[in-house]
Amino acid sequence: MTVRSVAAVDLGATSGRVMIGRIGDGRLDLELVSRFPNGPVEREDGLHWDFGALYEHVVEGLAEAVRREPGIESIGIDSWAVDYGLLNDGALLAEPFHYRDDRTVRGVDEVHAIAPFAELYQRNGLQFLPFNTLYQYRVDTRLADANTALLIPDLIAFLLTGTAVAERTNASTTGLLGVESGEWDTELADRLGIPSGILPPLVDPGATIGMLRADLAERIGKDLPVIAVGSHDTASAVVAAPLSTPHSAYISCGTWGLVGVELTDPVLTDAAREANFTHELGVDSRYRFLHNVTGLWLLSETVRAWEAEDGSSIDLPELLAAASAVDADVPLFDANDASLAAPGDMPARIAALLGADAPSTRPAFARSIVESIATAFADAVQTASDLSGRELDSIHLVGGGSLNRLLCQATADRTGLPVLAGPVEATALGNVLVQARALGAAPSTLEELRALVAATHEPERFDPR
Ligand code: LFR
Repeated sequence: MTVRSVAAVDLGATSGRVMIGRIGDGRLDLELVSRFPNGPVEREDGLHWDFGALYEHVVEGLAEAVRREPGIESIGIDSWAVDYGLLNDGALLAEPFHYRDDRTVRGVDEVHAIAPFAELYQRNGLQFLPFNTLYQYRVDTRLADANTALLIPDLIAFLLTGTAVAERTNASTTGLLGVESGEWDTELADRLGIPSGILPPLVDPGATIGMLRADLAERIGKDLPVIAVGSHDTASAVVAAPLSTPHSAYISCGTWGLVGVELTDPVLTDAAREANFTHELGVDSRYRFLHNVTGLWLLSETVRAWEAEDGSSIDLPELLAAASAVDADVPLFDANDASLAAPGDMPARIAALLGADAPSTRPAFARSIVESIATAFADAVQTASDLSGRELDSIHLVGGGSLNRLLCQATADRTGLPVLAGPVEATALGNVLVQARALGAAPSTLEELRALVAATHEPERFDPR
């Protein structure tokens, strides 16, 4: 067997990256080609993504990847979920909105007046998040001018190939996909006044979306197929979470902490709805039965505010080391409090929740944040176990949060379960694995793919104290 290579584009809410993934001969590894910042940008009509800049970074990164590794055989793209671009005859109508824009509040009210949340849950299985795509569509006046709506990874794939599709794992975050059928719920779309004609044909991870358009093949330096991966970043992360038994929970931790278990059948109970547990579709028709906990967003927004105050940058590892050294008990707040969702002065909003207890030093404040996130993780792990009837004996914590040792240890302590931390780049690895499998360069079952991850990326273990 020889080593084969693919390019993975992985776009997160705070940064994006292009990587080369190499697989074969017992090897599975990543080479970072480029990393670029991402985040909300304030425009006249609200919060957007700077999609034009992102797309340029993607194309440049792919060209550099091919320069470094001419043997690359395909491209896969994943990103955060729910956000979209509208197209009319192939032209993007406007810059995509950011899911933290607050225009969706009205959409929630209007949608629930037509289809109450309990009905939606039976149909789409999704937890309530105010930014789920259907609420965004409902208040998007530009919808009338569009003939196609594409989620971010599908939009990039379209610009690269000219083929418009909806990859299923990400489509499941729109609220318009039937939780059991895995097909568009056009009846629901019609009732909500969302033209079902804008919903593109669905494809599964592993399908070839198309070949690069000629001009892009020239710019990138090679004619390559774009292969659908678990294009929802969390779906890709769960592929590469090295779960070895059904008794393992996962936490995919970056901006968000996605906490749950993988199921083969949905749990559409009242209790699951009331606990706000979601059924997002995973690769190979699994369900990602999970809850969104606000993750490192709380820390990164806090650090951003302190940096603005200081006019200089803060060394995060240093801050976390100081936070670890705090030995007094710190006060806790609800990491999921709705007041923490928007960008802006995070320390003030957290301090408002903590009241008179708010720590006065930065290390203690950071410790409060980390412990509060870990507490919310522990609640969600317990709820996942109760609702699914699964006894849990370990937690795989993957993504950027796996580098935060304080968070890993606090999660172990507060759940009473061992935390197996890593891989940090689970999302990109999941992206690479699904492409490689489609190319015949990786084993065929999820279990075998995870075994390969476990063998090549040994997790670090944190036992509860
Ligand atoms: C994580 C993530 C979550 C989704 C949130 C918003 O990056 O994709 O799964 O709920 O971002 O899209």
